[in-house]
Amino acid sequence: MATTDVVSSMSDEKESVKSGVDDGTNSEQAQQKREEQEPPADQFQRMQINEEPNNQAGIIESSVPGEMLVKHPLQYRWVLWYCKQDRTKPWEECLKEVATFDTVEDFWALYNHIQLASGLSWGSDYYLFKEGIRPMWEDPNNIEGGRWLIQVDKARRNELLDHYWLELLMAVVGEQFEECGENVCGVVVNIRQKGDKVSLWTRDATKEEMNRKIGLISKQKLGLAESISYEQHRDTSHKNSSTVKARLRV
Ligand code: MGP
Repeated sequence: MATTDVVSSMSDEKESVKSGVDDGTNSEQAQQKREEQEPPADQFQRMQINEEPNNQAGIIESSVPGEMLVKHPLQYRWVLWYCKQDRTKPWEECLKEVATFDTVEDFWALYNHIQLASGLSWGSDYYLFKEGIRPMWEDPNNIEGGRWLIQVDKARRNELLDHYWLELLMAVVGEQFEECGENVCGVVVNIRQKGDKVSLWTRDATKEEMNRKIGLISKQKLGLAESISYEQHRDTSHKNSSTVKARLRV
């Protein structure tokens, strides 16, 4: 399907409110940072979207320009999940579905409504996965897959964490992986005292060329100079040391 760029003026429409998933940690700091980190226009332009508009409002009032009512559909519907570790409960029970969206506008509305990754408390995670894929190793779409893992340098957390997470979100939602996009399941950010992590999960760990390309595109989007490794979920879920064998490295 043909695609077009999102207009840069969309950045003016971004909401400044913050609620929903907000545990209050560092909220003010995070909000101030959000304002400082308003993505430049070119980030909006880089999101690829489908050309056919989806006017969910269904009404075009004469006083409002038609293009302002039009929502731009994404190729997939995405679900945002949140998890806060609680050692007294099974991991799965801590996982909560937050919201679903399938347009560029709803993506930004959600992103601007929730806490920044850097404002979450230790032990929290966000997961953004295609609708129909639960963000866990056991899901049939993940069971044969793996993840590109990016460890966030603790010393540069303020500068890197939110930037990496937003870049990864925009890359998956904006279909930046070309023909490999089908193999992408979702993205994750883990907020950890020992060091935050962001990762991109793919469906099939045996598709080396496809995974390598996804890794290279991710590296480029995040502006990484250092190498990153791909771990198979089967290894991660059965690990008995702090390291997991890298299946690929780019
Ligand atoms: P984690 O949140 O991926 O990493 O897994 P963390 O907290 O940095 O820990 P480390 O082991 O990488 O150092 C933490 C724990 O959450 C795992 O050991 C599992 O008990 C549980 N867990 C995490 N994930 C992603 C899954 C999953 O997909 N399925 C199940 N069953 N448990 C999971």
